[in-house]
Amino acid sequence: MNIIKMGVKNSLALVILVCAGLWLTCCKPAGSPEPHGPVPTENQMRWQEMEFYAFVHFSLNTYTDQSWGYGNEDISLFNPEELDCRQWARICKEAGMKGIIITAKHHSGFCLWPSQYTDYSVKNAPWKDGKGDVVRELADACQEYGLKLGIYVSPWDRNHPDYGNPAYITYFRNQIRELLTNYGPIFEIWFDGANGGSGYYGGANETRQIDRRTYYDWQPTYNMIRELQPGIVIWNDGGDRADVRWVGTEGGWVGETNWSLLNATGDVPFEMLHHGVENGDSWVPGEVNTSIRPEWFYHPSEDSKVKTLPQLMDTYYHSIGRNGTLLLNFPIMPNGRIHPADEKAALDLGQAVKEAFAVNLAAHARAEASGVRGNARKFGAQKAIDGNTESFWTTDDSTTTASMTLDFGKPTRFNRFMAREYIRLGQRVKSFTVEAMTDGEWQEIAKATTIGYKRILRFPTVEATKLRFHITGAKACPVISEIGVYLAPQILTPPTMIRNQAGDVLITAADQESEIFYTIDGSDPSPGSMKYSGPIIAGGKLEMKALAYDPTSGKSSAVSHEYFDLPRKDWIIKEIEDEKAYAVLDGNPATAWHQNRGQLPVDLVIDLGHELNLSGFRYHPDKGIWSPGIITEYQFYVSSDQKTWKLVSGGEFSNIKNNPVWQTKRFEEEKARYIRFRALKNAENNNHIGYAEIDLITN
Ligand code: FUL
Repeated sequence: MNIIKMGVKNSLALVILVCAGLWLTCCKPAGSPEPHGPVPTENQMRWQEMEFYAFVHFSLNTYTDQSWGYGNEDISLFNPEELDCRQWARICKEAGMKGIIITAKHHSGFCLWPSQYTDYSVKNAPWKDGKGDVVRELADACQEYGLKLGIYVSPWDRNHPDYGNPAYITYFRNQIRELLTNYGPIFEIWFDGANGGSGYYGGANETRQIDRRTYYDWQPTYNMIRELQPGIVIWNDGGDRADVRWVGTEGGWVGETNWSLLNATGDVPFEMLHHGVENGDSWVPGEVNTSIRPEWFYHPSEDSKVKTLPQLMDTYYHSIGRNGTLLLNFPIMPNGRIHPADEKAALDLGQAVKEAFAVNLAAHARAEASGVRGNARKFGAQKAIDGNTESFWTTDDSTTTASMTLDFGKPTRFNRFMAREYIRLGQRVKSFTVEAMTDGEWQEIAKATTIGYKRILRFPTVEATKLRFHITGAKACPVISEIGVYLAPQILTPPTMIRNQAGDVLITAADQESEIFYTIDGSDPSPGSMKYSGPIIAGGKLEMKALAYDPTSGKSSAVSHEYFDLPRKDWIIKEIEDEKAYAVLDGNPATAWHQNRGQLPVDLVIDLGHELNLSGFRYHPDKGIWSPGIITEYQFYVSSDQKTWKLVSGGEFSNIKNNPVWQTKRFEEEKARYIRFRALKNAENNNHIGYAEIDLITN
């Protein structure tokens, strides 16, 4: 059976190679420029055109709240009773993604498919009585939803007894062969270079170092992969150069200057991962991998940390908008499903992208170029607005600067510019500007460096009759397959409101161009309410509501609603020298202060400046990812003289780790000038204590 499959695949490989060769000679119009420098393979082209696809992280770690399993986790934990790969596929499809890469084996060595080469797999789990196969279910779901399947298989295996020895490489290749033989076409294989040394390793419980450059002996593995899956691209950040490169961060961005080139040999420092290498000798484009939450695997404590739409839109513009692809991760929950908050975030992102690029205003403009190669009907400016990515505007070989003007025929509003190079002939453009004709004058509205497969620029909305795209530098004559001009609607999420220590209220909308309307009497705001134009200076308590409004579309965001107690301008933090401690009074839950006094309990003592009638307090923990020092058990004291203290509240903040939001505690009314907030215990069981905000409830 396998031999037949391999035969079929070999012939397929041959057909693809021949087609690719034929294409360069027969499909590109006669008289086209010659390719400049390295160019993508057909596989890299197909992969790049996918643009947006998903990662799913799912393993035994999902059940142990770990980021990396050690390799000895109990298989009986794996029992995703509601596993639904069709739900994953539906969400990805609806969000506009083109494929899903699954962690078939993460560093713990646990296999989501019943590998015949290890016992550490689903075949020994209670799930489906050991008859289950997550990779199979996902392959079927992807097929049903028209998505491509990709495989993450970790080279580092903390379970396998042979890890670190040559015998492991045979095991690893056997597993790759299983995965690339039994689940249909695989578009990408992902070899994570992470290796922390220590592991279970079949009971050895030791640290094993490997030489990352030689241990895995990648070339024979690459050959096998290409033979089994002729259409695949290989991702590898830990070994020999592959088809796709890591961009050097998991933060969700690639450099603004982003060449799809690297050198085939030599070290690749982070700068090169971020930006590529302008004169690199190989085509190795960047893939931006990031998670929809802080971590890769599911942790209930992150349910309230799912990225917001404005954050995800930034990620979109900083990846796909910068000549990269976007690999966005969903951590799967222990029940086997994607969390509803992650689903909503992904669908909102998909919808916002669709709306932003729904109408290409360039399509009906008149296009003229400063220079055109030979026959204008073949290579003229209109080829860059014909909606066909296989045709292009290009110039004489001797030209490396050129411009193209779009005449909209009437004043037209826009705030996005998109350009694509015809990368089959190489990546060429080094710098360009975008200008708008307003009141009869050209005005520069954006400036950038590389383009590559796709570059998108954001700028404040302008109204102009004409737009000029000016290529100010290129490695060889520019070859532009498409440009686009769009009026993206504003992202309308409820504005954030904070009251600083002085008592001023600051309101911020996600889109700087949104208008903000607010009320201070508890009524619902509308575009007829007070318009926000800067910090609101107010004394006393306040109930505020606000919305963001886009006057062009007439649409508003949902309403944000805040109660602010008395201003805290007279408050002084006692017994602490660190000025940064005032972050706990700045009104902004995104800024935090931490103290580590060596031993718990630790206190935060505040002088309120004068006596107040207190009936409660509020604590906002740090929402940061690393060691947030969330207080879980506390005591709250008050005093009139900072000598005699009265305990007025104490106990736990229930579920605060999983839901790190404002915690409110009320107590019998007390007159006091000083407060002492005592931390008895934190969520991590150490002595590190963090605070984002402290506030009081007064009568
Ligand atoms: C990293 C791994 O160590 C993480 O656990 C995750 O799988 C991420 C995609 O790659 O290097």
